[in-house]
Amino acid sequence: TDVTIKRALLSVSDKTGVADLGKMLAARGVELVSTGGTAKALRDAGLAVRDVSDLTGFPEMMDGRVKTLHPMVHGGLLAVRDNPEHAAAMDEHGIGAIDLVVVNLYPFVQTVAKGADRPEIIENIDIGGPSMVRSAAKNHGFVTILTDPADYGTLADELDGHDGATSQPFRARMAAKAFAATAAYDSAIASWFGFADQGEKFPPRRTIASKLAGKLRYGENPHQDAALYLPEGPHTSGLPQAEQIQGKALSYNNYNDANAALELVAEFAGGAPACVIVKHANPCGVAQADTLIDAWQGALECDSVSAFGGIVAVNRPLDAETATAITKIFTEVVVAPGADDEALEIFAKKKNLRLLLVDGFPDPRRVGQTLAIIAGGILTQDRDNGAVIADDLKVVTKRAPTDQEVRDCLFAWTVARHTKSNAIVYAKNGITAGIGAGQMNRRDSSRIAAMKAAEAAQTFGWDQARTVGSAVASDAFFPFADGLLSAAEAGATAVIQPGGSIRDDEVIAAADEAGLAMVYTGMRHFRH
Ligand code: 93A
Repeated sequence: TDVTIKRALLSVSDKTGVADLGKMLAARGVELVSTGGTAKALRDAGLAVRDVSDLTGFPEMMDGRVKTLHPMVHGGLLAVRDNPEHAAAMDEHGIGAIDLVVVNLYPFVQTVAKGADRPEIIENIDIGGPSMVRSAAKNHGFVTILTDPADYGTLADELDGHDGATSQPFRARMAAKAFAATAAYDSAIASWFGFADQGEKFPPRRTIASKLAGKLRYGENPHQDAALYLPEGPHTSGLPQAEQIQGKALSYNNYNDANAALELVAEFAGGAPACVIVKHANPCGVAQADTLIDAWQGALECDSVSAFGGIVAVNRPLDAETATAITKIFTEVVVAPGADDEALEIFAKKKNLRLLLVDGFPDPRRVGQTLAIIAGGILTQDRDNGAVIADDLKVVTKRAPTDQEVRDCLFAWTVARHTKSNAIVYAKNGITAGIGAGQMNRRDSSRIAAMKAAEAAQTFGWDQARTVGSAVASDAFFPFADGLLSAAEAGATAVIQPGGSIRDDEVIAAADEAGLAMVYTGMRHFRH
């Protein structure tokens, strides 16, 4: 059963193509009825339009919240035309049939995505639009519903082929599309509420739908598109807020690695001069010393091979001496809370080096969430902002650590929590002696860290590796004594770890046997 289109109601937020559609319909003698903005767009195109308020006898009111929610509209859409009772009701109330509805909805998703506040988001929940869509789609036996501007041309073809009418299969097809559109629309609203109404905890505007800052050249690899988004809310200190003094724009990997460096060096903000060198989001050397140049040198010595092409972050404004030392090796990015004029001049000679000046450090203890997208879902969790101080440490061995060992334990622990699991970090006198990262078992991380320390000793001509007399941190408990024993073998004298293994007794016994001092933090820091 073909239905000739005599009257159309157009109400669209996205006005794309609506003028041409109006012209096509008008040329076929279709009467156009429309809501405020759409009516204006059609009139501007020189078309005769009847306002929906004229049809309903009510003005569009309450900021447009009530425009088309009226029996004159919904009666005209829902009436089953070959049902005598429905026809009688139309007659009695002067309701005219509407044959075609063209609607696209308030841009809810786009409003969330642009970072609008809650009232604006709520205002963009369309009520009248979906109601008309559903009425028309339900009554597709008589009414044609279009929800996608891409179908305007399809409608023109349909009318051409059916002498100004639409066929039942066409209307059914468009109805299916219409229900899919309102379903997707409502699901977007539902998920926004689900997030937003858990309060500050998982706000999607800060996580999923934040402001697009810009596209990046590419992602982790050149065949991947990538972009940077900015969170909503008050000013934060981070790389996107930093002033880039020189060098090419930061790449995806630069952001990721430089952030790892920044977040780690932020642990030492306000403390003695500190330097962090990062590769592939893992620290390859960290040191804290009396001067920045010494901190740089200490960090470099931990793993001078990996430091090549690394990302450097410091907690103090850069001076000439440190700038000179840093520019001696190939460095991708340097992040600092400032640089003096001399240092700036020295960096300026390395055109490709990206120098970023931050106006502060992110608070390592700040509350926030992390996001990981998995096949079929999104994982979110609180960020790991747990802290351990000297008073929290529980000595579990016969020997208690010396003050220096406690300091080295805490330093190594801080670095370990910023290192991918399994993480083993040796440190001595505020310098990482060896870092083992991202291995599938703890013993391997332990061995790798010791191996790097041995290599450093060779490179720099020391008589022994810095692991000798060091403290060793493990981001999670030692499941067996072997990891701990390999640390003892490397010369570590103190151990910091969460504890909590079912074999803790064995591990403690092994530590006692080797004369180690061991402390438990009671908190682990997996980082995957
Ligand atoms: O606020 S509403 O939910 N109340 C309504 O009665 C209503 N009728 C249509 N929004 C309503 N609309 C929507 O207005 C349409 O879905 C469309 O997105 C928009 C078109 O408004 P205008 O023609 O004034 O630009």
